[in-house]
Amino acid sequence: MKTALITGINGQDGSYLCEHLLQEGYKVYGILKRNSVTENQTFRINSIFDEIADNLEYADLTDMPSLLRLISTIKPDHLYNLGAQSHVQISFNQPVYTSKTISEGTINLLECIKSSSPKTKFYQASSSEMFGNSIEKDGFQRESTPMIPVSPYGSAKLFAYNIVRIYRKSYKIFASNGILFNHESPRRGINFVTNKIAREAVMIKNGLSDKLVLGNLQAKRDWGHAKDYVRAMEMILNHKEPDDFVCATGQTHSVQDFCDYVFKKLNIPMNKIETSSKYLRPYELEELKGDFSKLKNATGWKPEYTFHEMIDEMIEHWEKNISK
Ligand code: NAP
Ligand code: F7E
Repeated sequence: MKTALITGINGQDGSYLCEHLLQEGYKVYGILKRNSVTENQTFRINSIFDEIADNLEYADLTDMPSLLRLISTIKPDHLYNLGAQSHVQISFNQPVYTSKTISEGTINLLECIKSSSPKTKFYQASSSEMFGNSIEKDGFQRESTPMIPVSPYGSAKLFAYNIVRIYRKSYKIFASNGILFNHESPRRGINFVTNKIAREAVMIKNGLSDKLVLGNLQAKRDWGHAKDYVRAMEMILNHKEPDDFVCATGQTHSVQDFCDYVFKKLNIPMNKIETSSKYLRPYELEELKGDFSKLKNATGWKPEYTFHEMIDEMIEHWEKNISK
């Protein structure tokens, strides 16, 4: 039985990846970060909790001995590094912590592999945020597009991306970067724009809120479904050689487009949407559209969910939970 260790197992992607790997027959271990309030920390992995409860361990990406203890004993076949302070706007407020979890955290894991489990294959959750406002002439970002980040988060992810490449070349570690564009689901944190819109709109529909307050409505993102993207993560580690791959849908929509679809579907007037400078970023990434042909050619991966199917699932989730 193959073993996998996931950092960030209780996050959006970690929870879907864990379910996917269990279905594929892996024994899955997970790292939980110590939070003062533990209630609800594992709600995203409730449905599989009993299967993995014995394999959940406290550790922290910024605490090297905690990682070494686990990696040297488990010696996992696959290590997926999904843990991070992952909110871009918050990274402007907490740049040092963001950088520590992402940059230092990634080096810590690679050092553990190097010293105590050199056969472990390593997946790094790299991000389209690393591109900043670089766009190719054809409107896409791909693996060869210059990476010029515009946020502390993007900058920390770029450091981690490079350190993965350096350890791959220097020490022959099987270490790959998945350069994932935005991916969403009902399990997305509610302070990310998609789930904020879906949840707030259902609240308005049910008379529980008056308005939705957002920042930049013109920003464009390439939004896919997290379930599709965790399949790609496993495919990347099962590819014959370590490499770096863009994972995206190849389509882009604005925040305004997202709102239009949700509000029209729920029959809510658009004047319920307001904007506030509170949600504007000091430096904005304007537009993302990813070319995933390298990943498709190497592994056969392609997204299964459409943009609208993904949003429908998010709305249905909130309709069920909010009416309860
Ligand atoms: P998420 O829901 O925010 O999950 C982040 C996870 O990291 C949580 O489980 C969190 O634990 C954990 N974590 C935070 N700080 C930690 C620390 N110091 N030590 C150990 N664990 C820590 O993020 P996601 O959407 O699943 O994304 C997964 C990864 O992909 C992240 O690295 C993110 O930056 C990256 N990424 C995401 C996207 C996207 O669109 N979703 C796109 C590209 C890349 P607690 O919840 O207990 O704090
Ligand atoms: O913002 C605009 C905001 O916070 C999307 C993370 O998973 O994807 C994610 O980062 C856009 C931005 O995601 C609000 O200005 C408008 O242009 O949902 P978001 P993100 O910043 O793109 C990348 C790939 C990651 O790697 C990250 O980990 O929406 N926007 N109004 C707003 N955004 C938020 N959060 N809240 C608003 O009210």
